[in-house]
Amino acid sequence: MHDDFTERGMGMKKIALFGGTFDPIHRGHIETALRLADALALDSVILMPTHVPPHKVKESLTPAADRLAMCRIAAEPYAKITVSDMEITRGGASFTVDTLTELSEQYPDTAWYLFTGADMFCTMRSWYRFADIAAMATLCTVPRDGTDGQRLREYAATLQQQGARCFVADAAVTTVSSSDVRERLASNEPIDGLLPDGVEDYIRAHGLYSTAAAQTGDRDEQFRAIIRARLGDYRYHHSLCVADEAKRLAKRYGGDEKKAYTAGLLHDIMKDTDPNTQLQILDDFAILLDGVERQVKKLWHARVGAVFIDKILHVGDAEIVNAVRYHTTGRAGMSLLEKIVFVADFTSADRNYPDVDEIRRLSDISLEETMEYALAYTIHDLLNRGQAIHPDTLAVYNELILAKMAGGQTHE
Ligand code: DGI
Ligand code: FE
Ligand code: FE
Repeated sequence: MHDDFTERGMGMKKIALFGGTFDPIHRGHIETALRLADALALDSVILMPTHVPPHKVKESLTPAADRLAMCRIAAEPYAKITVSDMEITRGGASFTVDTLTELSEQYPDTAWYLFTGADMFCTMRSWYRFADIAAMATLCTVPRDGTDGQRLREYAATLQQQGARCFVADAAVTTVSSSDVRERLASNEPIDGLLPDGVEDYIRAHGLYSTAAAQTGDRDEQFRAIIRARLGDYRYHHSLCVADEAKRLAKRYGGDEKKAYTAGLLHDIMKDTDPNTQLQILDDFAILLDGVERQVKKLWHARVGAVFIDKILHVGDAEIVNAVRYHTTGRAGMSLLEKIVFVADFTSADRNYPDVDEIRRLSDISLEETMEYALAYTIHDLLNRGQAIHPDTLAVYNELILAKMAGGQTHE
């Protein structure tokens, strides 16, 4: 049922666009891509992970950068399967017609094929600028199981009556669904054979698709593996040092040593993540930055880290989430855990800035004195460099000074 292009010249390449959330990419996707490439003698299939708008987000929302990375791992063994970050980089909602237009500019002299899953295929006619899509690409699908081939061919026939070129593959591929994969991962069920090589390892190493219910074993050990995968050597070492230091401070000041250690491990989890990816994650979870945060990229990792450990790693502890969220700026009314992580970030064993000995000495005497010193140090530094000071930083500084003044007055 494939209408050949009459205009297709000898030198023309044949490329299929295969869009999807790929959350996560599974063997069914790869088989489909290979099947299409084979059936249509394609030169390549481009996997295009889509940007997922926040209102479409259900229980799972895997950062776009991770969905992209998994696609790249899955495609790696296959010369004909490539991966594009065009829609993810573009952000917002992408229309297929725009993606096809941009691809046509990138790859001129190409006969385009647009692959969609069976369900999407049957909604084609209502897609934005369907006529333009149909003019640009052959519309392709693969039956989901043995029963829907007929339905797809009938729908394809109606599209062809409107001038579209269509192709319905004649055999179903193995049915795998991403939601099934997510559920299995979330409940620690085996996912044997459902994922392309390397994807499961990536998922486990990066802490994706876990749920609070499915958590077993030594969480700190898992968190160490996750930050190892997400951070460079320097930042990983720093995080281990902050965790140890936070635990020490918790012991010294009567805090929860275990929570302090975990919060220390996770506090900089997003520090080495590309700023655009960080913005995407904030966007995914509909988090708005305030005026200073918008301008100062260095503040983002605390907000992104907090939402990531909350919504994706499911640390399941609001105190730890807040300790990560406020570890850079501080805030008025900080909890003991928040103060411990804030201070540990200054006094950890890896730090070697000029005042580190003084601040370590203070950290054995008073958490508040240490906070005041650290904040004054940061504020001085920001003033010297002509940087904006976050209102939360001023708020906690003032709170400490005012408390000291009030304390002083009551003794007079
Ligand atoms: O992530 P770390 O390097 O371990 O430490 P951090 O999370 O405290 O980040 C420190 C950086 O953030 C440092 O370069 C100073 C900057 N920073 C902290 N508070 C403010 C700030 N930058 C601005 N502009 N305003 C702040 O209030
Ligand atoms: Fe930090
Ligand atoms: Fe840090």
